[in-house]
Amino acid sequence: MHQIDSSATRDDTRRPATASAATDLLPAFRAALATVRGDSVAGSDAVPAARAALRAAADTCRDALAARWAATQAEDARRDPSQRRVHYLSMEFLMGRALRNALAALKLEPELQRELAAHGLSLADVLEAEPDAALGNGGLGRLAACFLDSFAETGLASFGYGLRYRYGMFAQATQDGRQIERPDDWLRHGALWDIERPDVEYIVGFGGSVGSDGIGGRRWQPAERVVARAFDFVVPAHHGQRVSTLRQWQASAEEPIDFAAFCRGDHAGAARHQVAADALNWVLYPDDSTDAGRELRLKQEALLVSASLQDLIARHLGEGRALEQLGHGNAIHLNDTHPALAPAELMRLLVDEHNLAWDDAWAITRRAVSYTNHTLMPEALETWPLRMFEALLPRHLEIIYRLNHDFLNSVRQRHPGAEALVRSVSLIDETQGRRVKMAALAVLASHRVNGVAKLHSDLMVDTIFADFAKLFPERFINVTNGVTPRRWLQQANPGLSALLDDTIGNGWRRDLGGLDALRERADDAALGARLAAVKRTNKLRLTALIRDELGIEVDPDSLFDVQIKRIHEYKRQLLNLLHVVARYQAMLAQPDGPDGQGWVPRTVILAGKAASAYHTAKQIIRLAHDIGRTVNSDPRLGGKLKVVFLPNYGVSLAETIIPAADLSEQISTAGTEASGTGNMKFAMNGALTIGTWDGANIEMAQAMGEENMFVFGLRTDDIATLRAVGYDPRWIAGQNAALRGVLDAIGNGSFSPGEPKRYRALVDGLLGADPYLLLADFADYVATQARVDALYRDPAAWNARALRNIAGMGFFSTDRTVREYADKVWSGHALAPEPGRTSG
Ligand code: 26V
Repeated sequence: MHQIDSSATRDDTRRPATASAATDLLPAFRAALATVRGDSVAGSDAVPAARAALRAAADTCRDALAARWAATQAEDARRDPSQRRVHYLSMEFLMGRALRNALAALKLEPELQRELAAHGLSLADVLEAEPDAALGNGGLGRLAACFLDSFAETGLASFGYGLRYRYGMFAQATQDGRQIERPDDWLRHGALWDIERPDVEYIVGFGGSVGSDGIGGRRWQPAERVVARAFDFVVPAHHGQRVSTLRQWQASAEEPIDFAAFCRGDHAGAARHQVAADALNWVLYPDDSTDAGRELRLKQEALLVSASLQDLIARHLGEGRALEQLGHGNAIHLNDTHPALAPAELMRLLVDEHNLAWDDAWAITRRAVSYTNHTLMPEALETWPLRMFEALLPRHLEIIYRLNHDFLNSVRQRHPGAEALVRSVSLIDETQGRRVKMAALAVLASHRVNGVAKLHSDLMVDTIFADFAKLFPERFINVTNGVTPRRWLQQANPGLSALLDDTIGNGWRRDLGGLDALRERADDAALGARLAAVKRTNKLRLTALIRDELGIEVDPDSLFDVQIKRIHEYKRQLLNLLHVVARYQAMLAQPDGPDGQGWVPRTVILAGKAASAYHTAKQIIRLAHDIGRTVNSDPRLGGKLKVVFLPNYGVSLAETIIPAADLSEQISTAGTEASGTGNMKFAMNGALTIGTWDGANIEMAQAMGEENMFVFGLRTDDIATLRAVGYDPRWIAGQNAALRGVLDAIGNGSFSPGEPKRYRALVDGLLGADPYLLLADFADYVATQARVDALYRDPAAWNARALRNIAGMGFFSTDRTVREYADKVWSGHALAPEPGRTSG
């Protein structure tokens, strides 16, 4: 953490980002390097040179970014009243590393590289020394990080808000194929990037009681109060001088130690409040199998929401704007359901703390708040037991009751006698003990609710929010996800980026739509060969990483078949493994290949974390290892099939794997993957996709031409029909001898001879219910994999198709996504006439 002088003048923003900026910064870097290296020599524990250089580089970049930050804030403070500032509330931000991005934005890389070389250091080693900021779980968190990048690039006035987790999610190791979770101690060597704002702090309360304030209002007296302190992480634009901000909150006790207890010698007791406050920042997603874990989670959400909204109000008033204009000047966006307390907290702040009338406060709230849903999985739609909620947030519960009362009255007026509808949209669930339904609160308070790909937005309206969509059809829209091409193409794949510059000019770096120009060059065989050469270089790098990490030798000329993402049954890593086993058995049965042409060599690469309490996901990881061990050491295969599981999947690992992939596995059961964003990253880097008609795969296929994707499997309407007539996985297995062979081998312990029953339950789950329809899609998947092999045998055809994939990806930049949000969700003109009433 660092404190800085934020008094930079606006003139700083006018300085062109040319080589001269870099030259200005070099002396600072030299001085910083001298200091940190001096420290490391003086210290008892010699800090490796790369880490010292990393700190020096980060210090230098951070100071330059801090000046841009101050200038951006000054500019935004003067913005036109009709221009809204976006407040993006998210429990997750998967930022990854920051140095390479900062160097690229500041145009510092070549000079720094030379400077490091003069000290005998390589830039690659310095970049590698940076730990990932892995403050997220999966797609939703990485999307938030891509948005921050695009907020800066597109010049949107914004603040991202999150929590400053000390240990992030967890670091994954594997032991005998089993996932082991360890704390991810990413700040062990000190924070590199965040800037402490000692002048920005707010009190957040929990518990206590609510009474009358004596003048007709309500007063909440919390039993516990923590101080939320701000730390800013600055994200630069690449064209221009603007930056965006991720403001992360860290809680501390209002009274750091209980002095009386300390003097009595009760040292642990004296620290009790501080420890309780610290726990709020320890980890993302505390295990929610205990009441204590669930309570901690709710407190984390309240901390994020309350501190962020207090900050928003303070800034709004500080800019000399009227409180009544708060909804006109500000958008509050809920990244999934986790920050859905926000409308209740905003009402509390406006009504209780700022004395606005209820209806006025509600009008402001409705105008400001919007919500994105990121999954249809029912377990992710948070609900809280009423008793727990009341104990921690009694005033918020009162507010929710009143909102619900007004809302349900209006529903009853519009739909007399529709009590089932009333129950379904109520903010309180009465069916499983009484619970507060956070997603319902988010929908009620939002003027826009969006899904993240077309199919998902449609399904959202047809399923989880069907009744709300009947009441408020105009609220529900779609904004398809994207990814930032700075990180996922320019930085992750400099070879391909240079080839693109050479082929179509560098306009795509500013506007990814420019990739379209590649389409007409797709059949140029010489270009295809250059693309293949870039791919091969990337594959060599990944080959070396696999050797270093796992001691496994893989063939860089084999087809790299990659599935990397959270491990979840709906994503069907297990279907991938069923294919691997089917292939293995076929290779043994027909050594000359299915058609006598031999087997196309394949390396199947998997990575991903399983939630710590998710037993089946952990079994899938173990099975991948067991299959890998068997297959990789079977001499009969001649090295033509390898299976590797790379541990500790995260942003940086993805940046190495994706540019090296030939085939991208996007094989979720149709209707289950909200969008996917890995799918976009792979295609942008010239991998072909084998995928189901699900999430953003559909829009990708349409953008590149369906014939350029390996689409297989049942579609959502087929699945509905199949379920309606009754799905019988055992019957399917009965029809397919290859499938039976695969299930028998796994279920009987061929891959776990020391414990033959290890995967019995996994196989029984497939034969019994198979909720994600692996067996139903198996035959088509295997047949489609054979088509993949056939195309891979024809390099010219493969390369042409890869070029068409890249050409079709112009739409999938978060620059486009955030502009679409700005237009359809956050802009004032997107708003319906002032609702005024709770009924919306
Ligand atoms: C899942 C889990 C599972 C493990 C423990 C804690 C926890 C907390 C939240 C969730 C919900 C995750 C929602 C999510 O990440 N959705 C993903 O969002 C991406 C961006 O929109 C989208 O591309 C992916 O399809 C979707 O799965």
